[in-house]
Amino acid sequence: MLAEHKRKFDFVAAGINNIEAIIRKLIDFNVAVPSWALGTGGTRFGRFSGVGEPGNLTEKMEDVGLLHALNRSSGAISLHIPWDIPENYPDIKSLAAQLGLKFDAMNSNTFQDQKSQELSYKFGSFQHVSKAVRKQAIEHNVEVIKHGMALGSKALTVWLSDGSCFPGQLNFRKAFQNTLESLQEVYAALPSDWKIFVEYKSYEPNFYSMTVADWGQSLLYANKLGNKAYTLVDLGHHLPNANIEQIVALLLMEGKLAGFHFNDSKYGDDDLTVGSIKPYQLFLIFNELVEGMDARSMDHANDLGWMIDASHNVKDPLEDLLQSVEAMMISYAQALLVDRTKLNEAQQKNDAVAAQEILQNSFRTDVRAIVAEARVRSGGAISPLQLFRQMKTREQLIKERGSKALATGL
Ligand code: LRH
Ligand code: MN
Repeated sequence: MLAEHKRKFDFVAAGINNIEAIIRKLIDFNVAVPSWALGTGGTRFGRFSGVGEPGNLTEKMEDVGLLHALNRSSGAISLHIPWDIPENYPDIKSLAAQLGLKFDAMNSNTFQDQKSQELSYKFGSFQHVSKAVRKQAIEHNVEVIKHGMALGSKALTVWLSDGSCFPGQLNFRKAFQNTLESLQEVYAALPSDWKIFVEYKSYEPNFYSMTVADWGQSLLYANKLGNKAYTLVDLGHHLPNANIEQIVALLLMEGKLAGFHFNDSKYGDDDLTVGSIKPYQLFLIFNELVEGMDARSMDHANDLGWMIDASHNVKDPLEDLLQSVEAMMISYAQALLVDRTKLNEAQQKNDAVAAQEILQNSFRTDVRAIVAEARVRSGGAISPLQLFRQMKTREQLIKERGSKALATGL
């Protein structure tokens, strides 16, 4: 296997003059795994639970640690509160250090009513007509920041399922004002070195409007909040055929791009494996990211939030996440191959043919051996998925956890 890998790597590397720089960037690149996507999710119609799922935060971190051991590119976990409230901080932090994991952005949850909750979010949270409900939602977000500070996280992601189901149900202007005022109170509670990510979403089934519906509305909030506020792009949160790579280019140009929840979708917020439906779009997004980050001399690995947001129904969650990270590494490597000088020349000459040839030459370059080489050099497996199966990992997890263990989350 190693010889076969070397043969493939030497073949593709032969034609690339900045191969070592590309490998360096791939080695430094890490993706945060969502704590809510380590079990099988389900849809509103049904949940077909998996087996050997992590039943608590410790087991979730062990699963992410396993992914990171295999691909050396999953060195962070993003927690969702209250699904993942740590019972013992020192234990969780030492386990994270042992597994080589950082705590990425924390996620609040005012889209469900918790048993212990006094007031309902049925008609929204930050937008709610009742000041008491807004206050309850603000306090929850401040509590999430405290959990994050204790763990060493540096960001809070706010996704609001706030909106309306029927015309006339909501005063859009007042809903925006209430949401902004609520976000301003959360913003005021942010430590100086923290960021707040405002995640937008165009719709959910049953909705007529959402109160943070698109990048424009999210940017409006982020600009009114201040320089610690940014717009988070979840790939599945757009209306059909939205040009996401253009949105990314403009948010990056404005210095207001928080980062991403990577996944893929055919229709709605399907939360499918990254690159499983629209790999060319994923490449075009990474192409804009490399161009835009270099234009601002940003550090690729650390200046944006690289997170996955997925849910699993028919795939093993860990295999699905391994495929998602691989798809991101492949698109990033292909984007790093783009000859930007030649592309700029073609654009200056309005030569659309040459521009497409330059982009698709990179997109059609099989970079899997380069991604594997970066992994091998950082102590990972040549083929993480193959090794995961060869080691009968899921079977082992079932032995340890039993087949009935169910993960909290989606
Ligand atoms: C909303 C969302 C958000 C999370 C949730 C689990 O669709 O993308 O990022 O809070 O999924
Ligand atoms: Mn998301």
